[in-house]
Order: sequence, then C-alpha cells, then structure tokens
Amino acid sequence: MKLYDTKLAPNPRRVRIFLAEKGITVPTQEISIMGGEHKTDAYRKLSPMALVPALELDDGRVLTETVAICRYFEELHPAPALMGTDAFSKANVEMWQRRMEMELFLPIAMTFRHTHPAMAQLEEQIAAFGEVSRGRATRRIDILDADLGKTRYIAGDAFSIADITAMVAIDFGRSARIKVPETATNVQRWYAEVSARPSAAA
Ligand SMILES: N[C@@H](CCC(=O)N[C@@H](CS)C(=O)NCC(=O)O)C(=O)O
Repeated sequence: MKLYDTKLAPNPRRVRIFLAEKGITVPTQEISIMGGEHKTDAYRKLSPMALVPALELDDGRVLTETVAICRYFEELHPAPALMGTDAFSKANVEMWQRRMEMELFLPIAMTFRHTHPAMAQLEEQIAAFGEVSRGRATRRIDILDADLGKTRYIAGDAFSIADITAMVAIDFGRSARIKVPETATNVQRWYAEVSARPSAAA
C-alpha cells in the first residue's frame, strides 16, 4: 500500500491526521505539486484529475478523494471511530464533515487559489471570486462559533473527521489571510483543543 502525499497541501494533511489518530503508518511517496509531479502521465494513471492524495493498494487498486481514503481506513480499523458508530452518529458526522468541507474548507481553498500569487501557475485566477470566497469563509466561521457554543466538537461529543477537516481549513486560512477573530471564542476554544492533539502535527 502507498499513500501519495504532499506535505504542504491541506487535503493530504487531512489523511495524515486521520491516520495518526488511528495509529496507522502507511508508506508514502511525496508528490511535488509546485514541481508538477502530479501532472505526469505516471501520476495521472493513478489520479486522472491529477490531484493529491491518492492511495494505491498492493493489488493495484487506487482510491482518490480524501474522504474516500479515510473511509477505507475507518472500515479496516474501526477504533477509534472517527466517522461515527451507529446509524445516527454516522449520518451526523457525514453531515458535519460535508458542511465543513463545502462551507469552510472550499471557500478558504478558493480564496487562496484565486488571490495568492503562487497559485497563478495552477489556477486561472479570478480575484473577485477569491474575495467572494473570503466573505463566505468568514461568515461560516461566525456561524461555526454559534455551532460550537452548543457542542465540544464539531459533530457533538466525539472528535471526528469533521474536526479534522475544519482544523485543516482554519490552518490553511493563514495562507489566504483568513483568521479566526478573537471574538469567536467558541471556535478559539475548540481550535486550541483540537490543534493540541498530537495528530495535528501530522
Ligand atoms: N476532492 C479532492 C481534492 C484534492 C485536491 O484538490 N488536492 C490538491 C492538494 S490539497 C491538489 O492536488 N491540487 C493540485 C492542483 O490543483 O493542480 C480530495 O478531497 O481529495
């Protein structure tokens, strides 16, 4: 088994944190996105959309998509559960994971990709879209502050993949000059707790 990883990119980091939480070690191969290694014919055979991460199994089968890769490891190693344990909690974690991915992670990623000069080589940049995305991300952080006034973690009492997605998004926000305001005390409290977990260093 081999995980195709990029140390500085947020999606592969989500997988690394997920694996660290479960105590799983997987051989990895670093793919340099800025060096264009993900656009080679060899890598496109694994990941036709030329995106990282990808997981290649020993029998040659390949999974792409961060959450699908995490799901695979969740099925192989159910404990500690990071995607729920029963019908409701599994659906609830999926709901929050999707919310964090679509409503927080993506607007932050779009802000970065459409406003940061270093991304001009990867993205046909539309600065106005970057700024609209910044507004969306900022508003979602405000709403997240209200969400986290009711629960310890994003999806309730248990740490889950939704926390991983949201924490990685918040960290990635620094590259796009998106910060959690001091007034968002619930997000600050949650972020301090989840980023102190050893897995956050992954
Ligand atoms: N939907 C994919 C997105 C993966 C993705 O966008 N990966 C980025 C790194 S974080 C990438 O490979 N970017 C290369 C590029 O944009 O050319 C997932 O969840 O894994």
